[in-house]
Amino acid sequence: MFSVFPTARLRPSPFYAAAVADGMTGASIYNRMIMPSSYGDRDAEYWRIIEGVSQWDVGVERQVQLKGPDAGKLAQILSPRDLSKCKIGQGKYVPLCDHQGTLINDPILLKLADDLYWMSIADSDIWFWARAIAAERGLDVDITEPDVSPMAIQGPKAEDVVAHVCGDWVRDLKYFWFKEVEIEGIPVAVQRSGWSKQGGYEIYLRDGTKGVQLWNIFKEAGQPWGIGPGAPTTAERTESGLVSVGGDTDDKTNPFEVRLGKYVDLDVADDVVGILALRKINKEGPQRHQLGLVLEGETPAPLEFAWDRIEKNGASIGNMTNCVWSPRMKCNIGYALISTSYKSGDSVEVVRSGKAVAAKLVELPFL
Ligand code: THG
Repeated sequence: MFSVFPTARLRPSPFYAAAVADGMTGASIYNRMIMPSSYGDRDAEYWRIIEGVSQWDVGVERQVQLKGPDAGKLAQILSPRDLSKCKIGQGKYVPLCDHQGTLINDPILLKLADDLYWMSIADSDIWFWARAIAAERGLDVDITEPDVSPMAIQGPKAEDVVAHVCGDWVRDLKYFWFKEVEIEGIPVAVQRSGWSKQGGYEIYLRDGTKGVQLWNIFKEAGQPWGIGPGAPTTAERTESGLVSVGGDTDDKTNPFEVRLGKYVDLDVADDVVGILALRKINKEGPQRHQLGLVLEGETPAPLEFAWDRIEKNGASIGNMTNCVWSPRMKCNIGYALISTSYKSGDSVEVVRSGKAVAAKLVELPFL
């Protein structure tokens, strides 16, 4: 039996006690917090997301709040996606790049007011970065980590559950749009979003003392639809083609290489961090691209964390950045970050634990 000991540095989320009470059996670390990753039956958890409704503690998706007269200016300086048309109540998926154009995070940006934004971040320390850039550019903006913790309700039945709790207005929310409301007196923002392609919402809790109460409201309301606990799932997100920045990317990966070029607007102002490098990369053409891999063999892949080498005729041509058994495709699938000389349809070999496994390159998403 393995235990994790929460500390001031390794924080639990406000939902942690509820996750433990619901039988959490495994967790990982994300943004220096504990993220529940399983409740003991990964197969059941997978099918619950595909066919039903699943409840996730994703409090690790921390918010970096930008507040003040230059909040909007800073948001735009930090991201090469054009934010000029972003409305209050709207969220946008935005790559963040460094000065070389390397992808460092991929938050959802939420615009709460003209002078108030949240970046709902993936796993890297963006408040350091945002404070440094704001100070260097002389901007008038306060950068903090507010008491805000997302809980996700995901799956084809999520809409019914969230409508039952919040009202039918949630059915009209467009993707990444949100509304600030109260649920039984608990302040939240309700957004149509979540790290799966099965549909759903995220409930951003705005009072960390109410986590267990909010968890239980959805747990009880969801009973008629068979709600149960779950977590972001490698199998579903891989089938669906979602990118995990930091997992599928390294310290040289730019957005064009991992299919995020459509979120880069090359015409943003020259003061946007990384845009000069991104224009150059775009002009010269990226060296690598991300494709799917379908591996031969019918044994579910062991969990392996290395970026396994991809070879063609013995020469190294790229890496397999993740690999997982697909319950719907009934084979092992993964992502290749591979030289652009190789295309969908090509046969390659992946070196796993010293053994070459035959694989085929395909377009993403798989499903
Ligand atoms: N929810 C919240 N915060 C987050 C995540 C989340 N922060 C970290 C991480 N996830 C950020 N990464 C992603 C990646 C993809 C998507 C959302 C967050 C996503 N993408 C859709 C797609 O790729 O099809 C739609 C993107 C679009 O076209 O706008 O949903 O999950 N709160």
